[in-house]
Amino acid sequence: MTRITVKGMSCQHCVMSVTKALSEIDGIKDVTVDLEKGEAVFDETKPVDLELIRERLQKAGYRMG
Ligand SMILES: [Cu+2]
Repeated sequence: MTRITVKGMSCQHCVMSVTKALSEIDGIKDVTVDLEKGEAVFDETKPVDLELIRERLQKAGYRMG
């Protein structure tokens, strides 16, 4: 299980966007996003580059802490 901080989320729409952005990354599954904590938790089926995650989140409009 991997836990990351996601900055910039303010509502359930953001939660959905972040969940989608992370779920679309090859190797990431079972994404759970906690709006109040500003966190995302997921499982990796193979090692995923943190920089790729950072990029995808940025594209969606959020920042990885
Ligand atoms: Cu929002």
